[in-house]
Amino acid sequence: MILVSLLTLMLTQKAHTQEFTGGEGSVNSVTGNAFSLPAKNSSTIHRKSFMIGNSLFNTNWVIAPASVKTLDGLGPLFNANSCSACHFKDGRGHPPLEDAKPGEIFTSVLIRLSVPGKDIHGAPLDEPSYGGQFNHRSIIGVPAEGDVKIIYKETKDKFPDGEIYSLIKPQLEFSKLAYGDFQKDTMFSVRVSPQMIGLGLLEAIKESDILKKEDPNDKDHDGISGRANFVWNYTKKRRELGRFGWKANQPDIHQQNASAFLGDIGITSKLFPQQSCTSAQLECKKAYSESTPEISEKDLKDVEIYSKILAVPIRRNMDDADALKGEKLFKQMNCIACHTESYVTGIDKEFPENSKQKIYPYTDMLLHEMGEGLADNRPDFDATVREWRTPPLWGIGLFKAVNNHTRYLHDGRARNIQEAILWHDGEALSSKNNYVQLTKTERQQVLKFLESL
Ligand code: HEC
Ligand code: HEC
Ligand SMILES: [Ca+2]
Ligand SMILES: [Ca+2]
Ligand SMILES: [Ca+2]
Repeated sequence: MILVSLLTLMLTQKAHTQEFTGGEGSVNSVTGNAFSLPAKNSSTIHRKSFMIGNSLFNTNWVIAPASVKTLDGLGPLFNANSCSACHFKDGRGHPPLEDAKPGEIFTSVLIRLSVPGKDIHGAPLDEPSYGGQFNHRSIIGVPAEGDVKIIYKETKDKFPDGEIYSLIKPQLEFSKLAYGDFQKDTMFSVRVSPQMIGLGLLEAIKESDILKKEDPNDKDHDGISGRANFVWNYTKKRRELGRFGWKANQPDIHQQNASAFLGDIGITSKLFPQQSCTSAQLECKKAYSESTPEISEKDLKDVEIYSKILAVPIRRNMDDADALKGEKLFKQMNCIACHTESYVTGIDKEFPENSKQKIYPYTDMLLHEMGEGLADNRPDFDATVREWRTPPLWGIGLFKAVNNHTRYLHDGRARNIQEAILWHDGEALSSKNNYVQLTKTERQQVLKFLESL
């Protein structure tokens, strides 16, 4: 009797941990604010910074000089005037949807640009006239870089059981280019904004735990390699493991945020003090600019703290038989070869809330060759054109609740979770084939599991 109740206790405790995808900081919410809450276990002092960081994340930056000096400096070239314009409700962005009005075009997508070659740090080389990012907006007096839209090519296929599916592949169409044609061999990469949850936990995963899963030459012959990206850390002035961005091209949240401030909004910081105007962009260079960085170190720090304690919502449907069967299939199909189930994070002295946490992010944080269909034809540090970082799957069932859409993958081409799976190729081909071979009921069980994350 005692043994039985002990066993039940152990079992419920195990289920309990698994439910807390983001460790002790996980929150219980399925509403539109599910991605916007501070980690449950975060300190009082961090919660204070969280409030300030939250307001800076939602601030609409304005053209300088303005009356509130701390919140001006927008542009000259930019994509949006706030972080939350793209990371709406700290959630996932999407390409222009079918019913988008002209003004809504590209509200949460950006296009990285480069030409062949690398700079001294191994970073991609900027396109000479447009820089490293296409900025479709600008302040008065400075020409915006141009317009762009996405058009889709549809292909149809069917499962062995006869069910038909279709996939759409995006193509870019630029117009009104203000600074001449792109250099002939320019490479473009379309990327949607990722959800902001659990980032501090991902940063706290021990580097050794990530690197030990690398298998660049596929020595174990399972068809899956997995490589780390090594990228430039501008503070430490050395190459470091890349963790953030769709190609793991940023080493940490601090640098990711500072580069977002500059690249996406036009806000300079101590780390990136120069406005990004190319030599072809004369009006941009001449535009009014304050001599000091446009965001202070303190404000940047508060945005960092905010970004590092946004909580992961708990998993739902923990006792739903179909979701649990789907979880089993997920493992059987070897999806976990890349979507690594769990870690215990290392120690982040500044963030005890993110330290020693058992988390279930479903990512190995490594790059994988995903085939020609997903290739963006633009390398990024060590990441090749076909390589992408395995994205964490926590929270993917909540995009509908938070952002009112269900677009997935780096450019948001997948219109639902199933389409995201069907795009898997390259190293993930045999997993994809396993999925295709499932019965319709089993496919629905897999989706039910993923939607419970
Ligand atoms: C124009 C849209 C846009 C704006 C504005 C924007 N972001 Fe992003 N953000 C993105 C995209 C797209 C990515 C993925 C970039 C990549 O893969 O290279 C990203 C990535 C990130 C990441 C890494 C997330 C991950 O899972 O790897 C963080 C953190 C982030 N942004 C923070 C910010 C902050 C802070 C601001 C405001 C200063 C901001 N972003 C403004 C579009 C945007
Ligand atoms: C070889 C590594 C690998 C394997 C195996 C793999 N994935 Fe992925 N998965 C990725 C990568 C990399 C991406 C991102 C690709 C992109 O955005 O272009 C991804 C993206 C996804 C996404 C979309 C996530 C998002 O945030 O948009 C889902 C859902 C997904 N995978 C589910 C699965 C399932 C289910 C399986 C097993 C049938 C599987 N994956 C097997 C590497 C893998
Ligand atoms: Ca500026
Ligand atoms: Ca630009
Ligand atoms: Ca292998």
